[in-house]
Amino acid sequence: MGDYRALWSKLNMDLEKHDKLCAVLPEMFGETYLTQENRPDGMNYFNFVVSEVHGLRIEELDTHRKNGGKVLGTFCVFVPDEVILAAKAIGVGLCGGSQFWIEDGETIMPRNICPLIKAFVGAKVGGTCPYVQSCDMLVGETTCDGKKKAWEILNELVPVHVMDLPQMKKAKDYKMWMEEIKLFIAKVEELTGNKITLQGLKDAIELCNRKRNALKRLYEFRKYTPSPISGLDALLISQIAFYDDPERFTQNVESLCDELEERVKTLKPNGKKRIMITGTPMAIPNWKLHSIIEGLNAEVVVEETCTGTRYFENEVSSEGDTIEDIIKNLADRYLNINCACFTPNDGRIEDIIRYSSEYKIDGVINCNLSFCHSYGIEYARVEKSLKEKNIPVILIETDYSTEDSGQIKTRVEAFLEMISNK
Ligand code: BJ8
Repeated sequence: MGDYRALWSKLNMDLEKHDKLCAVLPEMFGETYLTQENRPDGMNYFNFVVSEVHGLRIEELDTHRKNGGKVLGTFCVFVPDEVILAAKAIGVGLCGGSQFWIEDGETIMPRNICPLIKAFVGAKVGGTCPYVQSCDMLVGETTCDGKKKAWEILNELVPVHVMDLPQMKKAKDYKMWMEEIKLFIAKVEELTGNKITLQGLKDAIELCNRKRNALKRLYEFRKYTPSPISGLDALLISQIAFYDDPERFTQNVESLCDELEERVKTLKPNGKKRIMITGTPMAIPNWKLHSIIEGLNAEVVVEETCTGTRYFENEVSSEGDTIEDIIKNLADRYLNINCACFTPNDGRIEDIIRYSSEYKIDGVINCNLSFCHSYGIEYARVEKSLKEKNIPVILIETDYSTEDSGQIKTRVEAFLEMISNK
């Protein structure tokens, strides 16, 4: 990475503390990623993006802002990217996946809160994330109690707009979500000074759908036995989707897929067990569970998470002659996401069962971030439904520290052995 200290300093970052983060990331990435064998050449682009994670992209955000553009930070896949793009703004996902930010988060949040929340609060409080520092506004949502209260804390440091997400999927909830999208449009127009037009929304839908389809194409290749790409690499691509330039990202995923198209012609069985991960999101650089699983005789072939299928499933329709039509299309697509913050959430169970057969799954690992009640409680239904189908499943509850890695490894090993003897 080049020298970006002047830029970071302009963003009011704590340079000394940030240096510590910059010192650990490359080593962690090298050990987890660069030691993998026979990676597709197309991963070089994504390696490069990681090597410049706090550099080049931040410079791009800075240039955009110097030219009068705005940057919005988001924390959930329910926030419609199309609205942000239609206002010629840039959206960046800010969910934190590093233990590094937990200490600062705990200075202001209770310890018994999901690490994802403590991490993004800690990143802002400590001034150690250049993405958070580049944002003109944050967009929160009312998905879980921890997040809802975190917005109040963050709002004291940076403007936060909160989208009120319904908790059910009745007809009235679709209407309510349409109203929320309208309020969001008004807020984004006010912030950017740009009017959101019908054509602007249609163009943004086209771009976001292309990005979704590129990821969908990538996941299709993971249905092959063996998968032509590791679960670790696929996870990295999903994580980068949240902050890279959407056009450039899509092109690079498509060229990687062209390469995978050739790879699948010469695949040889490797005898590895095929694992689905389901549960809470894995924000960058949370590679812990994938790394443990793929360090054993198994491959992760699908993630039913928001850093997996929930991010790209279902397109937004661009049919319609009015902005109202498009807002309805956005509400329809987004409310189709199956997050545990909804009750009931049958769609998620159906997705997990469907993916189990589509991806020829040998076993499911339900990963739950500590203190996430919604997903933690929903596990009972996930387990029951999978057991009824005779699909092995275990629950791993974990945070971002490495303290429990040995214990998780032992449990995954035993799980894989159980699958083999089945
Ligand atoms: S759509 S999964 S991105 S809310 S922060 S709920 S882990 S306690 S992130 Fe999420 Fe949107 Fe749902 Fe997806 Fe639990 Fe933690 Fe809350 Fe979390």
